Amino acid sequence: MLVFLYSRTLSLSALGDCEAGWRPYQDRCYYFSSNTKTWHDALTECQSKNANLMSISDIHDNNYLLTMSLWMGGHDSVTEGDYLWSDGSALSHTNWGPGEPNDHAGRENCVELVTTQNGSSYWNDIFCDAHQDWVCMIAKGKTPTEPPVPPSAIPGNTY
Ligand SMILES: [Ca+2]
Ligand SMILES: [Ca+2]
Repeated sequence: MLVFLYSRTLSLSALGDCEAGWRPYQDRCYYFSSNTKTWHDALTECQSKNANLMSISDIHDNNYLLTMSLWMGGHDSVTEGDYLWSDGSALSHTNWGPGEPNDHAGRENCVELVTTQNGSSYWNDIFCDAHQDWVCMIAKGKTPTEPPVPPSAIPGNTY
């Protein structure tokens, strides 16, 4: 179950800056899933929308989401322990939970955002085939494409 809360500081005048179904926050628009997918299937669906999985570049970005867990774009599928966003950019800010990322069983290469009952949140690396809610992100002014291409596995993909 995913609940979206606007930041108290979000100006309502920004609502017109995103396409229908996308929610504005700062200079980006966000699309919240209504189902759960693996990390790779979520990424495929976001990319089919001309978008990407959510990344978080600023600690304040963490404060407007309320959910139990959802996929972000972070992964260390290329080099173990070297995390990148799904758009290829490096992480400039992290919010790992205590002891994370722990690469449990040598199999955790995708990043979830976990929000606790008291509203605090942290990042955790987790098995990429877990089914989670997910969030796409696109820059304001960039038009998302619809309808999405049905997600399918890409042979040889290492995610
Ligand atoms: Ca890992
Ligand atoms: Ca972990």
